[in-house]
Amino acid sequence: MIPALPKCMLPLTWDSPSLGLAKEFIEYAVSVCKPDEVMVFDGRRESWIQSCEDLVKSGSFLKLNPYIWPNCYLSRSNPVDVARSEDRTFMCLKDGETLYRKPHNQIPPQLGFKWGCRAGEYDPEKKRELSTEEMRQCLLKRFEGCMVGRTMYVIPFSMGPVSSEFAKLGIQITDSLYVVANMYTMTHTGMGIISKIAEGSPFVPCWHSTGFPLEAGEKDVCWPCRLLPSDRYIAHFTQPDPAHPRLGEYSIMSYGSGYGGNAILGKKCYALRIASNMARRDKVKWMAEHMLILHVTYTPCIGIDEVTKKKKYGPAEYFTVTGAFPSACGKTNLAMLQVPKEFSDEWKVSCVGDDIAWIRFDSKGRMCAINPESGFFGVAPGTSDYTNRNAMETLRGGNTIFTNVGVTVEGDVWWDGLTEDPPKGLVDWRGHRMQDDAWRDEDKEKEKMKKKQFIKSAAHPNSRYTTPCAQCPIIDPEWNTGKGFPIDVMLFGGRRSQLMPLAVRTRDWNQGVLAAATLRSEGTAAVQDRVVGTLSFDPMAMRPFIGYNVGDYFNHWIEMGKMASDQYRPDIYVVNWFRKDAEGRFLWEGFSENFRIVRWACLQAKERREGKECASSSSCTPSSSSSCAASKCCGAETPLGYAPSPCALGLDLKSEESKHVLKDPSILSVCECKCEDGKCVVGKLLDDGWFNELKERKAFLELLEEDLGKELKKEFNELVDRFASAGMKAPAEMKIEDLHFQLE
Ligand code: SAT
Ligand code: MN
Repeated sequence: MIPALPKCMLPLTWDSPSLGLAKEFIEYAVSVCKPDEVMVFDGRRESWIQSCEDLVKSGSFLKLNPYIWPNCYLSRSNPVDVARSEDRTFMCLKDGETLYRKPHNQIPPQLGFKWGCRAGEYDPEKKRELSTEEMRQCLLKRFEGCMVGRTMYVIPFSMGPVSSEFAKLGIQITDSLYVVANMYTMTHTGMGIISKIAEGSPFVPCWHSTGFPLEAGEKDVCWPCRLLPSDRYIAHFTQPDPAHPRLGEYSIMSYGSGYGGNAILGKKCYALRIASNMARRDKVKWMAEHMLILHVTYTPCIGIDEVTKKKKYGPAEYFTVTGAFPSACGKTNLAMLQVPKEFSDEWKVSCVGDDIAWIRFDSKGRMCAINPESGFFGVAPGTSDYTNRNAMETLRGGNTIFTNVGVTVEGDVWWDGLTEDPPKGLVDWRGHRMQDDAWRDEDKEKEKMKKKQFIKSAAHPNSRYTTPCAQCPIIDPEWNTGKGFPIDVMLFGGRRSQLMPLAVRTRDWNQGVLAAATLRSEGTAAVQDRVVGTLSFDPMAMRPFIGYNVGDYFNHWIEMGKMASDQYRPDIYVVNWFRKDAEGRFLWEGFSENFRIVRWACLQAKERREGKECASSSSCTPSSSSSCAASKCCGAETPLGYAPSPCALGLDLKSEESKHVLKDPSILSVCECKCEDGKCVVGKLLDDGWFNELKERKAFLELLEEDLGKELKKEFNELVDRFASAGMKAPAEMKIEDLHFQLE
């Protein structure tokens, strides 16, 4: 039987026909989970505040000092539940479909897939992975009675503004009020969504439980979850539930974790995994990508007014840049980029989104992006007024939930990098009071080490803030209108301390797709149990989020490129902000200096729009840095694509400021690249590491077997040829013959 209706939130009754199919899902979920009561979250701000205050009362939230942090809360997770559990993430595809041809346990370990998502749980008795329907039964078994003694919250939500053509609806049921509070900020919630569903709009049923039912009289814990990682499941289904076929093809069932992308199901589960599957299945093809969206306005200075002696500006031009980077690689910082002073006269940027882009064609054949989310779920450590003032201002706007950061006895928050020295009276993310000045030492060297340790233990490295996009001081005025932003430039980047150059522009779409498909990155704390620093493939920064066969996903990219109009097809760049020297120091200043790459890319997009060809190695005048138009020096051609010359980035290698930004110009290219007589000249191949890199990329592409399309095979072989022409030693050892698959 359906329990009594919610106390405060739902103005509907269970018999109301206006619930449409929502009713079928809620009744189904109630019958399985057996909650004591059901509440519907109506998406009002008052209900959010009420939820947070209830969490304070139950001891799960700590209210921060309202004079510093109005309407802000601190939450501490169980230390075993601190990041996405990728190795417990399952894409349960339609019968007969697979993510990879090989089962998960046969994928070569050097590709770094230990952490990737898999199709089904491995059953040692059956000696195979469970099928989709077996997985559903396994999940239903877990959900059976999982909310006994608890409240089930029902959250109707939309990814994308409800009125936009991009919008996709969902209903999440959860037993975590923390998740309710986060979903309010991260998605568009509200009763209007129930009305749309009642009118017949499809929605995705999203099941979430922390897996911690309460027996009569049992005291709750602050952060319920399953303690054993193997007891967690983040499962995605792309075929109808045979027991409830009317609920549609898609559903999500997440059990056992309350953290981030494991539990806030609108985000990675829906807006990436499920949405990417929808995107290639829908009649009108589209894409769901792990990308930030940055809007750029360029108002070129065209001279000085004779009379007023003031600068005159030409008409404004607009660009949209997207950036795909793995989790915790600086997407939020780039999305809220601060333009360096020397360019801020002519250039402005605004933020559209920091994590996910949904991309559709407009009538002109342009790829247009929206941000389907409405909040930022950002990594706290490293965020400061120096590295990202816009993010700090967003947080200072209030209405923010911090998870697993440090807190002071005054109710202020703290994390690694926020200020130079840790404050006094600090309590770490587990709730332990830290001893003031415990890091001080007479021996300065010792003090440095101790301070580092101390600082790192205040907040968890994957501690997060959940904060509304609308509070970002540089949020684009149209970010939430549902209007798509036509993309000019797509950046792809990983965290690579070695080898990968700072930036290259690939020559065309297919070459760019290959480069993005073979992206590799060093692990970060965003993934549970992941060894930080180890290299793994992360195609399009989507490896944990691709919602169908990976070869088909690459082919979808190739097809989307064909559908774009020639004039507007975005340029694809590969970037790497993370090169280090032998001592582990970064060779590129990063943060706002990344704007130099954005500017270089926008100026090249401008030339393309104007129908001008960009010469492969054109004149370069190192003497004048900022007056040197990037368009005049789009850089040297390397096997990977065009690399920028220093002057294209507004850098003059003789100046001290430039040396601060770019500590070693060799990171600009895979080849030695010199300026001679005002020309960029490509010298010899710099690093034998490229030989191994290509070998690894080959192994990754071969993993896809027959699913790898002919375009990417061709692109890979051409890449090998270009490296060979650039002087790579022993190209025969690449077994390139094997790779020249039978091309028709
Ligand atoms: O936990 S989330 O997946 O939402 C954040 C991230 O890893 O990008
Ligand atoms: Mn992300």
